[in-house]
Amino acid sequence: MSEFFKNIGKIPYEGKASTNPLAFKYYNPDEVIAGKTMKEHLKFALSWWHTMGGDGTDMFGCGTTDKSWGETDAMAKAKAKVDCAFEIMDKLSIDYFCWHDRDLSPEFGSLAETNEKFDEIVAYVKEKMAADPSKKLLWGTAKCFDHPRYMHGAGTSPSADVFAFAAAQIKKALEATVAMGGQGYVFWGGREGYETLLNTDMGLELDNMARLMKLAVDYGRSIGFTGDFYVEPKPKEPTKHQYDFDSATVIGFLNKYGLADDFKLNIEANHATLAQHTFQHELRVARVNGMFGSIDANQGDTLLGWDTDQFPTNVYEAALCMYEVLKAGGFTNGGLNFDAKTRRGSYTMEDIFLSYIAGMDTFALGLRIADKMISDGRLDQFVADRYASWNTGIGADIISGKATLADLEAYALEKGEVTASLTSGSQEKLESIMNNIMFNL
Ligand code: XUL
Ligand code: CO
Repeated sequence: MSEFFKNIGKIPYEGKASTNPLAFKYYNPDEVIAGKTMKEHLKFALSWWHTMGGDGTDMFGCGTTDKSWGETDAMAKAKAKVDCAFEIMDKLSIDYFCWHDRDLSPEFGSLAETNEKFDEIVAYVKEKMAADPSKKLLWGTAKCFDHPRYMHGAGTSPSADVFAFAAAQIKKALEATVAMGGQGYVFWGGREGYETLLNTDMGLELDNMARLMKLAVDYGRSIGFTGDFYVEPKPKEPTKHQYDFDSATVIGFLNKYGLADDFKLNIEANHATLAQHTFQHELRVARVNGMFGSIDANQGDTLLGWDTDQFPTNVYEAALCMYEVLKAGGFTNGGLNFDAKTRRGSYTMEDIFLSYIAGMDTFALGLRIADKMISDGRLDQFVADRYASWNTGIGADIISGKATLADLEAYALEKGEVTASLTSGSQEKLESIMNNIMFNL
């Protein structure tokens, strides 16, 4: 088996003074922070679709990078992708990977033939995993959106035939997830949405989406899948209105259809931007509802209204993200999948490594800062003090359910006015504390 990146060795940690572009400056896998190694905290994953398949194609032009990995035959190429992915993960010290079924192995003439070829690649991945047990599947998913049959959706297609086809594809993807010991299975609502209500039975589409998820849960559990199912919220793109709009919408959906015990959320930074939320908001909504699961780590461009899937380099955002992750108790089955692609102009093979290093160092910095945000204590203390009125007196009576509406009226009448009991929200002071923590690392 040939080495694909002969000029790139294992990426070392050299510390913040290093100027070596092919070294980590902040990600030191075995360094212990808040009782766990950085590797345990961050659980980085390679995304098969962008890294092994994304060649820079956009709607204005063909690819700028050759991702055929030296092969022309589809199966030889699929195997070369496996070899190459394991080399990249090894050199970058990345332990996890994520795939769509069709990233591993493409569609052939019939579903039976596609499945047969898929099984061959799954077996090949398993061989590589057996040879290096540090490599694990974070999550799998089925690509129920790129083939023309899914033009009107998969689980929400008006066609029962298409629904059945998607179900068959998901069954197979679940089997592969279990075969690889994966601890996650993602539903990202590819084309599960609509362009116009003039042609759409919204109620039926939503019910059907839930039916598909329920079928997947029942089957997954029956074949020994013990991990988490995830929904990955996204408000738009490709459809104008995606059903899984944001964390809050998805949580409402999962609760309505009795799916909340089996599902958690996979939050993507760029999808939060598209929903006009901050990344931290989406994570916080998931966390306070006990639905935080996993993360697609990337970033968008606030000047662009589409999903740019850039490698994350914004340290401030990464710090606020890792603050939510630490407050949620860290990842259990989830992790940080780089759903990110090198820019079209960053077309060299070396750019793949430089981009992952940038993303991993950004999240390493985020973790270091988030840990300091908590150990420093000033931010949490401020919030605790701000809500102190709920710990005693009338606040405690409201929380315990003791106070009635009439009691509250009597209390308010006696007080006459309460504006004087308020204190400043001190946003600027807190933002300055945040800067102080960030630049005192
Ligand atoms: C698309 C997206 C997907 C999911 C997996 O916007 O984020 O790649 O992460 O289907
Ligand atoms: Co994603």
